[in-house]
Amino acid sequence: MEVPTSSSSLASSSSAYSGSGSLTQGIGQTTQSNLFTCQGGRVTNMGKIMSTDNKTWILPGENEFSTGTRLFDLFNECAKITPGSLNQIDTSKAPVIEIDADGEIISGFLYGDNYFELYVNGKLVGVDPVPYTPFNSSFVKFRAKRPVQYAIKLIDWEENLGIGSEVNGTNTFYPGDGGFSAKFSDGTVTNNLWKAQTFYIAPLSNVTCVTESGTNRNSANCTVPPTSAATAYALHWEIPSNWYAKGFDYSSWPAATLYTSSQVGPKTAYTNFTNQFGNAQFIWSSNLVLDNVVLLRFQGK
Ligand SMILES: [Ca+2]
Ligand SMILES: [Ca+2]
Ligand SMILES: [Ca+2]
Repeated sequence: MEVPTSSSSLASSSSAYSGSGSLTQGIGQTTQSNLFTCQGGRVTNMGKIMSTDNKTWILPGENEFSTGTRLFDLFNECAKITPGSLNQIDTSKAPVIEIDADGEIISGFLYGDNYFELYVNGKLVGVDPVPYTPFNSSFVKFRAKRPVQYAIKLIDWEENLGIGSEVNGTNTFYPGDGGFSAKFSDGTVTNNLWKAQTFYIAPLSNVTCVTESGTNRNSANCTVPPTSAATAYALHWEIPSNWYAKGFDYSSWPAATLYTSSQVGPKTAYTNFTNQFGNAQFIWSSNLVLDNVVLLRFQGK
C-alpha cells in the first residue's frame, strides 16, 4: 500500500492514480456568490472546476436548491423558527406534496449536515432550506404509493470550493464533516440497510490513497491532510442522471455506514427533536469527513 505524502505534485499524483475518478487540483472558480444568506451562517457559494480529463464539475455538487421546493421548517434560525420541542410547532401547516395521486400520506423528520434533497418514487419532494449553516431540520408530508422508493442527495457543503474545507477557528482549511438522519411514518428510518455512494472526495494530499473495490470508493487511508490549497486534490465521479428513478439499480452500491451522535455532533435543530428521530441512526458513506457528495437509496415497506 502506498503511503500518502503531503508534498505530491499534480504530475506525480495524477500519473500514479489509476482509479475511476476524475482528478482536480486546488480551488475552483466561484460561479455564484451568496446562493443563500443568513445572519451567522457561513458564506454559501457555488463554483466549478475542471479535472485533468477535461470534465467540468459543479462545486460543491450539482443541486436543485435554487429551483426545488424548500421543505417545511422543523427548526430554522434563518426563518426565526426555533422551537424547543415538537409541541411548539404546528406540523399540520406543512403542505402535502403530491407524488402519487393514489398514494397515502407519509410524514417524516430530516436532519442533514449540511444539505439534502429528498426524492420519492422518482420525483423531487423538496430541498433542505439552508444549504450550509446554521444547522436546521425539516418536516415533510408527501402522498406516495408504498413501498416508497427513497433517494436522497447529501452535500457536505464547503467554503473553499473544490478542496472540501472551511474556516474553523485558526484553521482556514478544516475538512468539514457530514451526517444525516431521517425517520418516516411508513416505518422507514436511516440505518445500515440503506445504500450510500460517494461522488466527491476531498481534500486529498495524494489521490492514490483512495482505493476501489467493486463500487466501493475507500478513502480510509487518506490520513495526511494537504498543506496548502494549491496542493489539495479531489476526486469526482459523474452522478447517473437517473439515480433517483424508481427503477434505478443501486443494489451494488456500498451499504451506508453508521455514525454515533458524538461523531456527527448534531446541533439543537436535531437535539430538540430526539424523540421524533427515535431509532433513526446517523448515516453517511464510509468517510464522514472526506466524502462530500453522497447519494442514498432505500426502499421502504
Ligand atoms: Ca441544512
Ligand atoms: Ca467534508
Ligand atoms: Ca459539514
